[in-house]
Amino acid sequence: MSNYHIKNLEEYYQVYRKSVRDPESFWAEIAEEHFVWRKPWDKVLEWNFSTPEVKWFEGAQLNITENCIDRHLATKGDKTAIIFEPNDPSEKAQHISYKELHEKVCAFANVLKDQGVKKGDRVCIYLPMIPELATSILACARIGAIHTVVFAGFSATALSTRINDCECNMVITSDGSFRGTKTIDLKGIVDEALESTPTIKSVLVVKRTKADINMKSVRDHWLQPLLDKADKDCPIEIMDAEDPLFILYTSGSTGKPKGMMHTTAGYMVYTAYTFKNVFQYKNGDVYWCTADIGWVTGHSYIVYGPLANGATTILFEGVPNHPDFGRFWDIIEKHKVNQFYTAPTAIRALAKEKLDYVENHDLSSLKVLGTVGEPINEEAWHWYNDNVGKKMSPIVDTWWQTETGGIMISPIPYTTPTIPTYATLPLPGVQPALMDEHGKEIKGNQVDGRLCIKFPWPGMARTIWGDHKRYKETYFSTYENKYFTGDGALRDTVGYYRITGRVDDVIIVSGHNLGTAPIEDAINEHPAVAESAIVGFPHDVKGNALYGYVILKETGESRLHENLRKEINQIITEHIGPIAKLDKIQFTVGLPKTRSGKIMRRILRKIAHKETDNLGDISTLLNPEVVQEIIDNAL
Ligand code: 7RM
Repeated sequence: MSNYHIKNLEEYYQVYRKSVRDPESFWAEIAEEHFVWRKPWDKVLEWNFSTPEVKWFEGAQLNITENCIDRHLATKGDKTAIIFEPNDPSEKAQHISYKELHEKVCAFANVLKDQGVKKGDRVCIYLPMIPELATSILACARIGAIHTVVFAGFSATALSTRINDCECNMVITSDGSFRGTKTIDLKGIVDEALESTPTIKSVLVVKRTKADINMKSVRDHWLQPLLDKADKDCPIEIMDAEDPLFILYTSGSTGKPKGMMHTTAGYMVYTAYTFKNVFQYKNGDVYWCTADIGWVTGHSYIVYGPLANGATTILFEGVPNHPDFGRFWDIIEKHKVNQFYTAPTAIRALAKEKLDYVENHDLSSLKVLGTVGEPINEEAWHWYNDNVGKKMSPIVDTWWQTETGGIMISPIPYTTPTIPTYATLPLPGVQPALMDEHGKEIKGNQVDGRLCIKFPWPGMARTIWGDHKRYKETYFSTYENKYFTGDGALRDTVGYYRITGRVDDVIIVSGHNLGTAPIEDAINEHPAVAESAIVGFPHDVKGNALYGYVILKETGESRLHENLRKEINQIITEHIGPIAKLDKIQFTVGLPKTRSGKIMRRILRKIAHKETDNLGDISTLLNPEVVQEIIDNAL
């Protein structure tokens, strides 16, 4: 039996029990056997959830790129590490071997050094899904710089907020990006963002679209000529286990985005371990995760987890519907993909199209199908199982978060019997707890509550960059001595978990977490808007879509409303990005409020869901009369 690679249910239970009985030796054995260390640890785990402070493998030294690249060179130098599949299917796919990846990452790391980047510096990466996105991340990790990737669909304002929050001194971007039939002027967005980012000293620009862009002298440099001159070998920076590896921003229910900080050793061990087990990756397999590296799923399961296992991982630049809705299936057939990992929103979008798109492709290479990002509804699960997996590939419904670093609750394929909509069992090392509203743990099965984790795991974020107090308040203060996830869940009779969704003001739209507060703040910037409130409502493709209730300063003529709707969405696009646009905007004279002035979102949510029969007690509201008015004008 090996802790590292679980092969059947009996082994799972044995390994799981061991991981709870003796977490330290459980993780130490995995860490020792499967990774390269420059110095062993003094202590496996140090933790305290009230400060909170968590340290894994303290005293150990390593470099994650040595583990993801160098150590594979002897046996897998010519093996493909990354397959780059371009947006345009007529452009040739690139196969980057581990040896080539080593050279590319080393050259890039040397360029960063030449530009003055040092260990601990923050480097912002704002790139489309091209190989340089992976190599820039790894180049940072090689020299100990902290990468902060900003999804290239975010706006200039969102980009500058993130750059300023962690005080980056460099941005790595491209002239533009290809998405389906569109090209996006990324460099223009960066230029705009950098008007208000005093810490940025230099910008490296990858040539991708060949768009005619503005290069600011001294500050901006084309990457390729620098790479051409750079040495293709670069020694690793020796990192302490708890040195920061990256910062990744995620929306909170209130306030500005939270810069989740992940550290080196624990994150590496955790992503590698979970990748191996959840996808049952075997040497020679081709693995594909469709996420963007701008999200945590891409960090952990396109880059670090697969590469730490010496896997072949696909990096896809394009979108599911270009040149047509068969693109995913085309790529699976072309590269003989064995493990495919995508989001419920993508499945729902593709399920709406003709079945021919799927059926015209040979998908027989598939062995494992994964989903992540939001609860998967039964219909989508069955469509995926029947048409993509042909009932032969187990579906792993993987629950986890930016904060958790890696997958926490998931079936192990060919081991855990699956049930649609259930993420099933915690992975070894993960100790979930369900809590009631009085802060008590709910024991037993067939219960539901708020999902917490009661023991540290190596992949957890260690802090919110620059705001440890907020980290403590957000995750460790709701329930004593427990990490609170913000999700609700139920546990069935056999101990399977089903995640029911967020219990806070985060709305998941197309798998992207959106906090309501920042969107409301953006809307309120419109000169005609007095106040606003956002809720989610069910959407057949996106899972949830956004419904905005907006109070105007002056009740204008309704013929102007269409224009206002456009302007409001425009402001949201500028402040956050197009993913946060509202599907419905209802203008109203008031919002239901409690006596302490809090907006009663529960009521607004019910109205948006068209569930107005039972609104509960509204008599305690400050302004109960406004409720009927809102119902009468609901969209
Ligand atoms: C990986 C990722 C985290 C939130 C999380 C949940 C929701 C994610 C599932 C899921 C039900 C799943 N990171 N979520 N996976 N809900 N079933 N399998 O998505 O930080 O962007 O989002 O996503 O609400 O708290 S994330």
